[in-house]
Amino acid sequence: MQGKIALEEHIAIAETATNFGTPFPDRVWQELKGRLTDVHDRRLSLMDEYGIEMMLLSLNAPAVQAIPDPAQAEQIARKANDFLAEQVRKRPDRFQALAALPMQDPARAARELERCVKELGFRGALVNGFSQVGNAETAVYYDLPQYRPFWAAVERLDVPFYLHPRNPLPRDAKIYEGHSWLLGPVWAFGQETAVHALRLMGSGLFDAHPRLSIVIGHLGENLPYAMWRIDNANGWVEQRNDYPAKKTMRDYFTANFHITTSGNFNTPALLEAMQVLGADRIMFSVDWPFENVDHAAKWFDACEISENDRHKIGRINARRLFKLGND
Ligand code: GRE
Ligand code: ZN
Repeated sequence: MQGKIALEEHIAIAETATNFGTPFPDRVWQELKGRLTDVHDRRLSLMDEYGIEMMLLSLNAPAVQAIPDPAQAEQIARKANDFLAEQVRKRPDRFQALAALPMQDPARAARELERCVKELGFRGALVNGFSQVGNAETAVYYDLPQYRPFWAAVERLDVPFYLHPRNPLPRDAKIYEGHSWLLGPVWAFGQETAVHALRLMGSGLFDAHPRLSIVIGHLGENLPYAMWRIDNANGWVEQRNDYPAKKTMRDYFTANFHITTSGNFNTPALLEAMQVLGADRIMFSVDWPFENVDHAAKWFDACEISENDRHKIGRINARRLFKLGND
């Protein structure tokens, strides 16, 4: 399919091009670093070759979220966002950007998002899970009350918020001890991100701010498959579903969430997600440079869905959600 739009596509600046969040063997890291720091050469020719009209660019992970000092986090986020804006300016027909945000301080995060949207023309934000705040051992999640003014700003600016994975802190990763192969995209990323998304839903955030749009990758981090059981687990046990939110998790998932195909090029999972969310809330993505453009595109272009759904998932839904113009 020509004209695809891809949404979870990463770049790095010098300060974030470090091999620490999800360590790779040196040879692999050299390749990834090359891919992350290129925008207009290899990336663009792959897009041409595989029918990707546009990428929404974002920073790599965990980047800003792993800088405990709020002022320093803000400084790196601003630098990354200025760099992103510069890349978009060179080819606005092929690249747009999602903002990195210093979530360590909700007020700074709201201010930076407003700058990115209003002054730099960004299409939304992409944040790498919880933030370390004050010290490296503290993980702060965005369902907490101090983030409500931030979410009000996101709703007012009317842009999507992409909740991207990161690994749990070592103190929260004891279950993986001796099994480090389960960290990163194999399992821990999805677990971490799904729980964060459920925390947002259960907190009542979407009752207070019903127009928020959260995007999650990897065909929903296993949530579509889990949604029935989450809402139905032991329905006869009183108080089991005792959360502040007013509705079922499925209600929020189908009203406030969108998912992408990033790194999950698997037709049964896509069909399941389509049954739970419908074809209007699913969007094509690659997850470059951690996944290959040819793997994503060859699978998507040939997978067994209708041409109408392929067009929606490949292009139309992203154009609408990120206000990229009408065809
Ligand atoms: C990602 O951005 O999705 C990612 C990483 C690191 C390793 C694998 C991966 O940031 O998919
Ligand atoms: Zn990614």
